[in-house]
Amino acid sequence: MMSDRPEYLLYCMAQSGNAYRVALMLNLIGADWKPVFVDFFVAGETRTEKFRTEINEMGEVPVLDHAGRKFSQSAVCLTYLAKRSGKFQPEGEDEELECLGPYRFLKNFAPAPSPAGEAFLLNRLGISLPIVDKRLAKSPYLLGSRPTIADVSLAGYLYYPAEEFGFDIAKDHPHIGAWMDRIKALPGWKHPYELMPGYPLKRA
Ligand SMILES: N[C@@H](CCC(=O)N[C@@H](CS)C(=O)NCC(=O)O)C(=O)O
Repeated sequence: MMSDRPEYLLYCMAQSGNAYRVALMLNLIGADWKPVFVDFFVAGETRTEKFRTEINEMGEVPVLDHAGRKFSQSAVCLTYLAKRSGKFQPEGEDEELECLGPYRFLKNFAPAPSPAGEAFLLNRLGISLPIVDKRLAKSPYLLGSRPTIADVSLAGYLYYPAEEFGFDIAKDHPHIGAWMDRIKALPGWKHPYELMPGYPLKRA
């Protein structure tokens, strides 16, 4: 019997920027995919034994399921999808290594549970955002004239509302703002709250 399962399943929730990277990439490459909602906020699903046994032993989203094969790191998912589709691939070794920068930068964006942690992250942001802004003043996309997975990775958090950051990145950093408009204009772009299930947030 034929299955009506799409080629890819993405375990995610709308609030996760790491999941958005992968959801956005799937949409940008025109993949046959569907989100699978993970109830992180009310049911604490990522911490359950079932999730750890069946979906991801690390207890995190995103998880990309390709015909039963599961990938659990957003950067790995982006690389996998770029290789499979031949789209958004970085060119050459140097450029590929450059993907690590934005990836690390984004990892430091994660909300910290302590004021000291938050101050640290804010300080990092104060350093990183002008560097990215300066770079985007020189070329339309992070690695040059065309978008790659480095851009998809950077896009992970930037489209969430300014209120969620407490400042407006696009306004404060005009080259990042212009880059955001360019990414937004790519066919398949969608806002994270439209692309993934779980918004508005329901609390327990
Ligand atoms: N290394 C992971 C990080 C993923 C991550 O931080 N996921 C968070 C949501 S954005 C999560 O699922 N946390 C679950 C938990 O803390 O129980 C990636 O980039 O894929």
